[in-house]
Amino acid sequence: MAVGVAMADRLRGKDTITVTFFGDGGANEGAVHEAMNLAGSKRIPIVFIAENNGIAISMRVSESTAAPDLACRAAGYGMPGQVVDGQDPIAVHEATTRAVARARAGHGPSLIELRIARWESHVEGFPELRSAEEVASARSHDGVARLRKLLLDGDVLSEADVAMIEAGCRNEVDDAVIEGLRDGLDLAEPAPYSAADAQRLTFAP
Ligand SMILES: Cc1ncc(C[n+]2csc(CCOP(=O)(O)OP(=O)(O)O)c2C)c(N)n1
Repeated sequence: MAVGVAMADRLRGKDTITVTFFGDGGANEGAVHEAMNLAGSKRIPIVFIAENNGIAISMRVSESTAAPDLACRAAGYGMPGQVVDGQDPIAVHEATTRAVARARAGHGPSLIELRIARWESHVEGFPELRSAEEVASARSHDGVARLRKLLLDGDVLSEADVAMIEAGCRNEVDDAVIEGLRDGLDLAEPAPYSAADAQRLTFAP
């Protein structure tokens, strides 16, 4: 779909760069390979972002693929591929800026594999298949906390600025929950998420 959108934008003469995200499980779908091949051959201005958290529902990447990483697949489609620490906001910014510049210059797509950690099971209510140690280790890697520290240490933001941004984010999550409960869910049924659940799942402790 993303490659189709990018091709349509090009036909309409729009100066857009499409960015598409998929997991390590999604990366193994046949359609993803076809899309990347098409994008490479037509030099489509698109950035493929594979969010590799090491596990697709319950299947480990080590079980689903023999290659050492997902980024190396890019070579087969004639585009650059790079593994990036997805919890390092500066590294993510640098890699995506490069990929967007490449697309803008007419050189076509890029594949960026972000190594990230999964904090919860695949979906709420699905049994957690990893050990408590593995989950604790995943939760200790938090890109948001890392960026907060970087900005505070560099005197880019004050504690008051951070508190204001975080309050704004919490309000946004609360508003989204309220809207979801109002528009989409049968209130006779027990709500699957409370605002507190949403906060817990969204923010670092
Ligand atoms: C086209 C398609 N095939 C299969 C599925 C069933 N499915 C839902 S999630 C999933 C695995 C997703 O794994 P990943 O992309 O790594 O996401 P994560 O488990 O990290 O959330 C699959 C196969 C689907 N939703 N769509």
